[in-house]
Amino acid sequence: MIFDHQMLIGGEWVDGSTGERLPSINPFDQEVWATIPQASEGDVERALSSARRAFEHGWRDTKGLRRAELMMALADLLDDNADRMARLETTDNGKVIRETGNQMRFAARNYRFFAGYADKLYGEVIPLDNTDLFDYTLREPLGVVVLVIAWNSPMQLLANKLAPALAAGNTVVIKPSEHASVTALELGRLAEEAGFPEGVINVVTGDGRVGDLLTKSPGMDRISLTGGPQTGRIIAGNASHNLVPVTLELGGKSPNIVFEDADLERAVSGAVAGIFGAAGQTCIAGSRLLVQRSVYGNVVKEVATRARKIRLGDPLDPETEMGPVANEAQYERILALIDAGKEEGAEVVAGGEPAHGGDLDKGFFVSPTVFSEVDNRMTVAQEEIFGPVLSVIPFEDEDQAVEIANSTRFGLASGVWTRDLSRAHRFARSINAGTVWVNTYRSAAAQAPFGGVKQSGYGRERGWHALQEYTRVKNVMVDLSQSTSDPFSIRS
Ligand code: TXE
Repeated sequence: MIFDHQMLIGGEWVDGSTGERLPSINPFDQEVWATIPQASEGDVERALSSARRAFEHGWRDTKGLRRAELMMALADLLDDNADRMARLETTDNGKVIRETGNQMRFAARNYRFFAGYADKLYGEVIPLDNTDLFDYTLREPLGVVVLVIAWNSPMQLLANKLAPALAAGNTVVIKPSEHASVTALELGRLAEEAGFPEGVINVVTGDGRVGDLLTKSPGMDRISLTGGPQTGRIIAGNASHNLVPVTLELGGKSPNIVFEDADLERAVSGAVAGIFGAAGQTCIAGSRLLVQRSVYGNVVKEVATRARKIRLGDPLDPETEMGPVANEAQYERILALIDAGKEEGAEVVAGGEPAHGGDLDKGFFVSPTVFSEVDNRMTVAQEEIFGPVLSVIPFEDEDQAVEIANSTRFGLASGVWTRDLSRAHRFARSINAGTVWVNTYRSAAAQAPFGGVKQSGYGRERGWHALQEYTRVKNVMVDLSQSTSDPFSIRS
């Protein structure tokens, strides 16, 4: 059975005016399981003007407490529907059910965290030199925000953006990835059920052309994207036309660094989880494993052994540890980059090919792959593969580890495994990345800010910092004196 989905525009569920539909392919069996509308320019404009109307005529002036109640209701519904939503997302993008279930609950936690801020967004009183002048700031919403998201973790990526945007009093138009739109549409239904007024949350679907129309339109006030670096460049260009701010959460080539003094058992588990969790399709994947020479051989051997034992299969089966990669383009690209690694002389110690046998023959499965003796200049150490491919690079000492870690055009995440406290903090300062994990990897919290440097993007999601992206500061200056001022001089 194929499900034909509609878009949510101004409180109505619509097919869109093109009549064109895109197939949603289940990466486990390559079957079309759903279709989504390809929005037209008219649909995009209608979504933006609905969001504008909802902002101007209600949402902007809705009490913070009310916004918080609605967000809490949405979080409850997301929790109640977590298993169903997880099944939908797993069917759409192939991510294993044991992870998508947790992601739904984590998304709910994020709505709750930001709901807590909705009635606490106050400004400050600023003491001036001239005590006749009373100065204060207001923290205000921006207006209509466009949220463009990727396919790898739609509900989690969306919560990072939607929760602070709503808490701050903005209205939104969401554009999920054409490869995995179903849960974003379902979230629209949950938001209706929670009681959000029509037009506050709009969801339009389609490919990059729809994202392009949305991000070029003069009808919006901010853009937030999670996607690839090339899309980031295009969207930053679009934002420049209308001079609107943009948050970019892009790719990474994150170093996970193991020192000889680390708890090696934990470090190996962290390395395996850091790259093979979500089949490597996360922006924070620890895709470069830097290992100190003295323990290099043992760590490579252990990581390769663990990689070979990973249980591949139906992502809907709770026993499955790694599912297929999300779509055909991903599959082809990952295999091409594995070939590049072999051609450039990296040594395959696990995987290195498509995974076959039984159910695996139907889907886009890649064997968990470990390359050893990788030079940091090789393609597999520099390109974001976005797949289950680990490059293990040796280093001699701390200085060399830092130099290799920072020799990348990306800067999203990093990890260090050591028992030396001073080294851990030195490393945290030296590394050029938005996140540093010490003796852990892929840990996340609603309170902790997240984002990149260099070509991993800019802006921060989660934590208090995210609210600053969705609000602006207005300054108010009041003359308390009774005197008439000199019109030709500035009062200060
Ligand atoms: O992402 P895209 P893709 C990386 C990863 C992956 C590569 C490509 O390396 O292999 O990017 O993935 C919309 N104007 N990441 O092609 O295209 C698109 O419709 C406006 C890292 O799937 O960037 C989708 O909704 N919008 C990343 C969203 O952008 C456009 C997660 C992201 O799609 C557009 C995903 C345009 N011109 C991929 N073109 C991460 N940071 O986690 C596309 N889009």
